Amino acid sequence: TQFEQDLIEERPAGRLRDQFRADVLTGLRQRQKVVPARWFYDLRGSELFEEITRLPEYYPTRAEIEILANQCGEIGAAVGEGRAVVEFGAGSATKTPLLLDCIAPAAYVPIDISGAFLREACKPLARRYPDLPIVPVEGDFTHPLDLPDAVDGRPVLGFFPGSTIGNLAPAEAVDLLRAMRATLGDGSVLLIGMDMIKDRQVLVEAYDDGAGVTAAFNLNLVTRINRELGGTIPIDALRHKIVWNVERARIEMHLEASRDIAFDICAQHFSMRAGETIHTENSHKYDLASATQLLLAGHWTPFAHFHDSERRFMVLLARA
Ligand code: AVJ
Repeated sequence: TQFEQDLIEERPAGRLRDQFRADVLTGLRQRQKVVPARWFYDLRGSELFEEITRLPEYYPTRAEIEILANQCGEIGAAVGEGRAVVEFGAGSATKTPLLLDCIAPAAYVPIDISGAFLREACKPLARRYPDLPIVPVEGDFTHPLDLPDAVDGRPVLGFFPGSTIGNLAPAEAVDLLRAMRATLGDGSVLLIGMDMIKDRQVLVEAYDDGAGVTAAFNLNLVTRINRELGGTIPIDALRHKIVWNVERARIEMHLEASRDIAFDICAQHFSMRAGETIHTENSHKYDLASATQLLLAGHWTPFAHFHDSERRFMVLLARA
């Protein structure tokens, strides 16, 4: 069928594709062209991100794993045993077991928008923890959700690793934290990973690696637009550009036109001048003060924090 063919060729039908098209067409009509970072993660984009996490320059993943592994006892003591762990996003094969081993959970509830991705992520965990109730929830965690019966009455621990919150502007991050607060309820605790403000060069290199993997990740967005939306963007005229925006404490990823270009997407015409950019991602960085402010605005009270040996990354605990 056409649907199966589209799946094979990665041309998703329906609502997701409509949202992608709307986001791209709206974003490229802005004075500063912009495409939301969530659209990086098609199959190839997810593979490239996995590759990024193994780059020597990309420290956040290793630093967070170091924290969870080395400070397991302290984290477990601060959180307490017997909580139902609710992970926002399909669990990562490395981080989730590290956390589960720290806290002796009563249940594990990953929430993700992609049901297929969720079910895959649950398989190795089910093998590793045969006695742990695992209850995946397919849904959009940016809005308050009902938790499954397996959680009923138990104290809950929300888990939001990876500095994923950094993709959001502070106002959006606050909305997300409030939605998580509403989902998890009274008495819950949140464990959240945030990347820290640091030396400009270390930050820029983490997003502009020598092997060009992050550049390929950034440019894959254009490949995806051309494939899924029938775009004619000349990829060879765009180059990966990283900016450290010091006022806003964020790394910005852009795609910069190396010459004047014109292209069509879904029968709409666009042009870019040489030097003009498409803003494709923000990655906000925090210190303890700004992280505390953000959590408080999101209706969470921080009560413990942990960082890696080089103070590059932090994991915070906050209570509802
Ligand atoms: C997955 C959003 C945490 O911001 O560091 C990595 C994504 N982009 N390299 C990050 C990313 C370019 C990553 N997050």
